[in-house]
Amino acid sequence: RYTIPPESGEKDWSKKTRSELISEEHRKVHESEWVHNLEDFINKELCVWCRVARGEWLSGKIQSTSGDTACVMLSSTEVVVRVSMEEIFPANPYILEGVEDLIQLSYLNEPSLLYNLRVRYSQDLIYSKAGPVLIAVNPFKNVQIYGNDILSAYQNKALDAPHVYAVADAAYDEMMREEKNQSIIISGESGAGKTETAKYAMQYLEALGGSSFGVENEILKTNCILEAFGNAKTSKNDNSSRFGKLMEIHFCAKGKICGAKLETFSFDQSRVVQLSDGERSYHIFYQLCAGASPMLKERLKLKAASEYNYLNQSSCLTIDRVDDTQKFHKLMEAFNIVQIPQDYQERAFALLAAVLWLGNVSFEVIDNENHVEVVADEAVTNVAMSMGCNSQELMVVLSTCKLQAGRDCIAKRLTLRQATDMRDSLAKIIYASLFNWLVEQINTSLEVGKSRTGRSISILDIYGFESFKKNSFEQFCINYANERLQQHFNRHLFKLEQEEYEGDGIDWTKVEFKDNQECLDLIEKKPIGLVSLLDEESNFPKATDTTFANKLKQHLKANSCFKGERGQGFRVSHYAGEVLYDTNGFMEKNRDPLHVDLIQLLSSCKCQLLNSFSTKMRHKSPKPATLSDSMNQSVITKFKGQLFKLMNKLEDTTPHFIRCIKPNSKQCPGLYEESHVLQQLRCCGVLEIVRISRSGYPTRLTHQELAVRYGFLLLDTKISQDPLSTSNAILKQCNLPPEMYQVGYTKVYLRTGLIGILEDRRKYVLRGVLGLQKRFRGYQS
Ligand code: AD9
Ligand code: MG
Repeated sequence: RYTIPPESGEKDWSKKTRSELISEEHRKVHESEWVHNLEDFINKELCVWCRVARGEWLSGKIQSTSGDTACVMLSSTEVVVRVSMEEIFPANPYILEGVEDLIQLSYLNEPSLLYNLRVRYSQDLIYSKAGPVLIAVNPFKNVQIYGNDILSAYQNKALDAPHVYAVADAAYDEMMREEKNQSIIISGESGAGKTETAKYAMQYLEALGGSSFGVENEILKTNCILEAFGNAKTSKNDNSSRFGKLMEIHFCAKGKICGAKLETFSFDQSRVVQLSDGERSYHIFYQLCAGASPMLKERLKLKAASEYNYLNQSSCLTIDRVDDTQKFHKLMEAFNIVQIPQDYQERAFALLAAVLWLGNVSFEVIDNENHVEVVADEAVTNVAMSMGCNSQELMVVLSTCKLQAGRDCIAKRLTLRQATDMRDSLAKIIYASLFNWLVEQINTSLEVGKSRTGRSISILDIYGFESFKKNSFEQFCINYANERLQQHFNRHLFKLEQEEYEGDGIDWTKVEFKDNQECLDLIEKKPIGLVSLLDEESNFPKATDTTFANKLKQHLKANSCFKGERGQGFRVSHYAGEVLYDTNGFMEKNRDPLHVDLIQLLSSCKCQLLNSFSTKMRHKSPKPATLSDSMNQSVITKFKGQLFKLMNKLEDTTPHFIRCIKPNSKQCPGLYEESHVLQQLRCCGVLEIVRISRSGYPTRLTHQELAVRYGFLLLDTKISQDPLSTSNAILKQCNLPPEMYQVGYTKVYLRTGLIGILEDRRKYVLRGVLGLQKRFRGYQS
């Protein structure tokens, strides 16, 4: 179905198209309650879905019913089983198998949605629609549905099957037509395919908006850089994004790309120094160790990845089917395309080497109080060399801290724990600053036109919802961001739509949906939400992760999304499932102490990049800091601020939603785990979206708009000054079936397809008028 139709293919009118057959079927089978047609299902031996002992859904035929159970003969084995009526749902007729849009299904129930997606998935039709939302089921293999030919077919409107290209195309058309900023919002759990989907959307827009500026070639290449520095292997995804990303592509009046802007959110720094078993740090470290030329290796004193403590603390150094050397060469190409000068590339690599060697810096305990000094070995020498600082100074900074005593400044030795934290802090600061610097470089290179045109498409790809065995501060931030995004999704697809119908006074039966406001309240509410309590506790010098956990239990127990656990744990019922968090480390990560000694060290380095990082940090933290001093704003508060800014920005755009689904947790092709898929469909309310879309009115025009475009169809006598009466008259005159539209106080609401009928009528009349004019001119001459 992704094959491109022949260009001049004449339609064979004697054959009914699949969609015509489907709508015929629709007329025959109306969705109705079981009570009305259960008899039909028995008498006509129609198929049903049933579930025995909460297992998989199986197809079968009802033989008989008694009370609230039924005997069903299973299609696969012909065995008859007794099933509770609650576990039986009508199946759709064969003609509806694998429909493109779930709203075409006659029976909307979970097993039917699951089956339809499964049928499509088994034919590599990974995209489907749920009304306005595109559903993308991750194939975990290369599927031949991308590339120039398919792309041009969507561009020329020769293909309209559900596809990420179709979404990008619709966003582009709407942007050009309405001169309004658009957004493509991609969501789904970790490993569901968001980043890949975002790249295909960018590829399409680049092809569509190609220009002489050449920026369009750069946009895709930036992904290679960002993924190397911002993605890592986790247990959920071999290429998991550890940062959120919004790529805003700007177009000129002619529809060509004139610039782009990249914005990134909350970068997971702790991965640089700490890994769970089976996971990797950021790809770039392994790529550099594997792919650097012998000369570069010699200059940076680089060793194999297995030699570095930050990398070898987890047993995983390679990823199946990924060649780090080749990836490194691709990265170098991308660096050149984005025009990062050679000497800056080298400086960036030197800083990566500094981070790696920092992990190997060790300490020796020198007294009974666990105070330490740095072991003067190759690790510390190599860090100093790569950073361009004095190794003695580095050793002092890593093992002491300066304290102000009156007017004097005294140096105090650090304990082993404090010194290790100081070392890890330095590694994280360098890496995070390097990442931010790269984003700046990319932006400088992308902002060719610099002008904001009011014509833009923003593609949002953030880290997906995560639930591991052990979940910490990072998972909390990631899942909080996903809650906010889910609310945006709900607002647009459920709330706003239904509020508009009700506000404009049209008949509408409300569809209930799973609101996540309570969970957001739990996190954000002031003064006793999770964020406020975390900040409050972080300000107490004596507070620990355990006192924080107790505080949560004390204040949040009334919220139904919260559950306290023994010890340091707590549970949150997120929209996508329950997550058990461990407060261990929350305090420290939220305070993110920025030591003044480290900033001073960075400013004394010969490396220009480090100097510029330290200037920025000084700017952020003007007052002198000691070991317990933190930056003015906590990490979580800054994160919350970023999220609000992002949401405000998205609110100003017309959203296009793509929901990625992960068909199995093994990252395997061809494996469709029903319960896993169902959980994802449920948490984003696919069933409800389909219900709303089917009974909803996707096209709406103000009475004024309708009158301007179609008013000329009316006979003079029916034209009125009042736009509402004109609307009514137009709709009546066109003989449109009344169940296909509703007239509100300010707008008319049209069901799917009706605008096409109106447009056809308009064209027909216009053609007639033009024909008459031509003939009239011919007569005159
Ligand atoms: V995370 O939240 O960043 O952890 P994502 O971004 O949702 O996650 P990603 O796009 O990285 O997931 O996809 C995971 C893997 O699935 C990719 O590395 C591919 O191997 C695979 N994938 C995803 N989409 C496609 C596709 N359209 N075609 C082929 C795909 N493979
Ligand atoms: Mg991703």
